[in-house]
Amino acid sequence: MNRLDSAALASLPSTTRKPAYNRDGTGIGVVHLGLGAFHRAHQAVFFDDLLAGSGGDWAIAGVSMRSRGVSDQLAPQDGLYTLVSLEGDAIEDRVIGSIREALFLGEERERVEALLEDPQTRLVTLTVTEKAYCLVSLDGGLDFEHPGIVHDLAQPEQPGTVPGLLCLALARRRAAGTPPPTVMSCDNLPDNSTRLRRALLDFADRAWPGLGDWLRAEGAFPNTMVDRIVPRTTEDDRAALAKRIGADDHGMVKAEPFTQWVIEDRFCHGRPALDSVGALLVDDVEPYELLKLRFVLGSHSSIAYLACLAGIDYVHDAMDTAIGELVTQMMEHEAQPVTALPPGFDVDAYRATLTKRFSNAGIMHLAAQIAMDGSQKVPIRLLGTVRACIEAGQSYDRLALAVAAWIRYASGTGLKGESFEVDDPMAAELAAIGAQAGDDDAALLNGFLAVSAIFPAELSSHDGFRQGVGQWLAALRSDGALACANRATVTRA
Ligand code: CS2
Repeated sequence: MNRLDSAALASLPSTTRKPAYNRDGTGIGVVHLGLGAFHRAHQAVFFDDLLAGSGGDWAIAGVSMRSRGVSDQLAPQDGLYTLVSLEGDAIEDRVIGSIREALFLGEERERVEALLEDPQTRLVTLTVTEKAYCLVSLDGGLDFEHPGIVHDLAQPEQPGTVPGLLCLALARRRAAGTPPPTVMSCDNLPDNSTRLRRALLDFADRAWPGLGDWLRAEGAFPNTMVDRIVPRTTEDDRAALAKRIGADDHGMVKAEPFTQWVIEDRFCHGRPALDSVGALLVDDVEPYELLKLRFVLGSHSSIAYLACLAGIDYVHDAMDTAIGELVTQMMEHEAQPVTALPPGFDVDAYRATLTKRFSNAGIMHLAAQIAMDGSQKVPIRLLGTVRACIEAGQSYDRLALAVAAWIRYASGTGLKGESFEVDDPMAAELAAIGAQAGDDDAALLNGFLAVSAIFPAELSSHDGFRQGVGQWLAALRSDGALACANRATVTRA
């Protein structure tokens, strides 16, 4: 079977949507760092719509920072790949054409740097996860002891980190009299681009005299909120697609139909009309960020850990149990009262849409995929809402159960003594706490709460929080995840 590429487009079935514009007539205006599935199912699709709707030089050069896997998938396909949108039994196959180059920094550095320095590059977007910002903590500045930062400060012309790479390109643009591009994070973080800006300015002030002040004066770092559920693609997905379209696509991605992109309207070197293709350009992204973090991601992580403890593989199956009712109530009775909403926002409709999204059996979203990196996710998805509830004097019992479920999961040992393959930067440290605690749930709780990188003193020293999470840890052991979820909904509605 032929590989998907430009030549194969004409022979694809009429039911397969194809790029509705002449790709050769569009120039690269965007460099994206972090060419993962989410970017290909989200930002790249908005730009595909933009190129189809109004043309312009807004094609994308995508850069993989850590491995050549995605560039190997896309480069032989002329950057083309299929977005498979799934809802229940409905399937839509759409070939996306907005990515013109797929590069791997490790082997194509020269090309990557040339693109970053090119005046035609007016926007740099990123989905690299918070770890790549090399921050001391979520609210801290650049970690000058980070091995990659130490290297890049010593060899600023040979950077391997995101701050190092972007500062090198920005320094060369400044020296050449080229305006800086708008730098836009699309990571799941509050104030995502503001945090990235902090990392870049800290690096620039140390490595490139004058660059930091130039960026403060000339640069733009718009915060964003991005939302689309993009489950990991399987070999079966790829085989089924090949059968439908008659071409072999190594770079396909699958996603739900829902998509949302909220962008702070702040650009310094050209402004793509993304609002013409459904993105929201607003003055203040924060209300949308909080909605995403507390409603979407807080629910997602709660489902993930309770489902893993209950031995349920998929999110939609968990939604058919008391776990579904738990997160529905958690949104309404714990997140909503403490979350400032965007003006005129229909939060009831939003909650209903979310319940439907989580229940979408078509996407086969694995709870284990969401469960990864909990040490990075739990603080911003669950603990932030807990702190807001405490400040408001409001109960947060369902959230406490979710935190207890994460602790049990991250300990590495389930409720029946089963082992979990915990994929987390702190997995070893957390598993050691779990091993040390054994069956002593109080010791397990104390061990986890002592990890200050996850639990701030405000929570680890809060008696009500300790007691609430501790009681659920004991109940999880004695009664199991589903019984606890049921109890958290019945008596606390
Ligand atoms: C998920 C997110 O894997 C995860 O952590 O919760 O990827 C989530 O599906 C997206 O952010 C939804 O926009």
